[in-house]
Amino acid sequence: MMKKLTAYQYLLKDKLSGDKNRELIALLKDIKLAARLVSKELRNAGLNKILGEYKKLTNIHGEKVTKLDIVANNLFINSLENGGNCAGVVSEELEKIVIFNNEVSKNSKYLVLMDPLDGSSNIDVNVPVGTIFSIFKKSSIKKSTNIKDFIQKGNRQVAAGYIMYGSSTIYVLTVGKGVDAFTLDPVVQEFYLSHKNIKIPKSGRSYSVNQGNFYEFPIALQEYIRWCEQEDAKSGRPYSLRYVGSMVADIHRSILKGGLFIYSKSKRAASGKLRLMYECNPMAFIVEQAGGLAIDGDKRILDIAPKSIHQKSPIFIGSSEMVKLISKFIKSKQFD
Ligand code: AHM
Repeated sequence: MMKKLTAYQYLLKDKLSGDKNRELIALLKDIKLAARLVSKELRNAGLNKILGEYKKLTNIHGEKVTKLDIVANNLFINSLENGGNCAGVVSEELEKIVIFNNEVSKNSKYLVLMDPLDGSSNIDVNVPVGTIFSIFKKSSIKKSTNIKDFIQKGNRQVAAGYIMYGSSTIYVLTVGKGVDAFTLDPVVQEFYLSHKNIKIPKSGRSYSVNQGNFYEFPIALQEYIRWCEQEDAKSGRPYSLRYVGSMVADIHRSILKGGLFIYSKSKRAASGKLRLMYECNPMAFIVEQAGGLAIDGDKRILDIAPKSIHQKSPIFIGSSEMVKLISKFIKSKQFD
């Protein structure tokens, strides 16, 4: 029987060999540790009575905060601070950046931007949720960390990943050399390599969008959706509509099976809902590394010059041919 490789062994041997990568490997280990703890909390949430909203609190985006949002945020921040392999963090749950000032962390060259628990409105109904993260290098480690260090284009990411807490817990990672996935063995609590060098199919037969917003969408998107619904034997239409409402789950399916995930601008939300720095950028990096594409309707997500850490962006992401086609719809029709 072939020996199973842990995420750590695989990275050390294959994707991140050599001494210069030790700090990044250690940082990824800190993230993995927190992911394991979050996975455990989620499995026991119903029993430990930590489901539901947290003191009627809303985050800076005006969204309800659940108790598990807070638990996941704290577990990640603690693990990153204790690990000493990153200098600071941006979290969806915190308005301001967190800077670690202990002797080890402050000399680190890495920064983490994360959504500790994405899709959290799905937790109470036992639907998959996830963690999304993005890792950048500071431009200079000599200076103390400040907010400008985080404001970098997505094309400067050194690593990005997501952890999907579904029927199994899967950790999908890119360090800019393709995409791999590791599945948590719940008995030994270790992540093992389960999907090597994942490639997203060039096209698929499903699209993923909150179709309840149809009449709020720009005309170009309405027409694309109508096109997906039409019968056409050659292209395999009508396509299937698949929408979990957890970005991690919807994109994970599109990566493995082929498909297109859409979170558009609309009449009510001029920039959509999803956050550029810790939702769109990391997902775009992963999907591009798997051979897919990600645009905001006009340009490549990874080329957007960010202005603030919590800004939003529309996103069209997935199989390359599907992204190219929706881009044609957008260019030829009204997209306001
Ligand atoms: P959250 O950060 O509050 O969890 O919201 C993000 C989630 C994404 O996972 C998902 O794609 C989207 O919100 C769904 O939004 P909607 O309910 O508007 O379709």
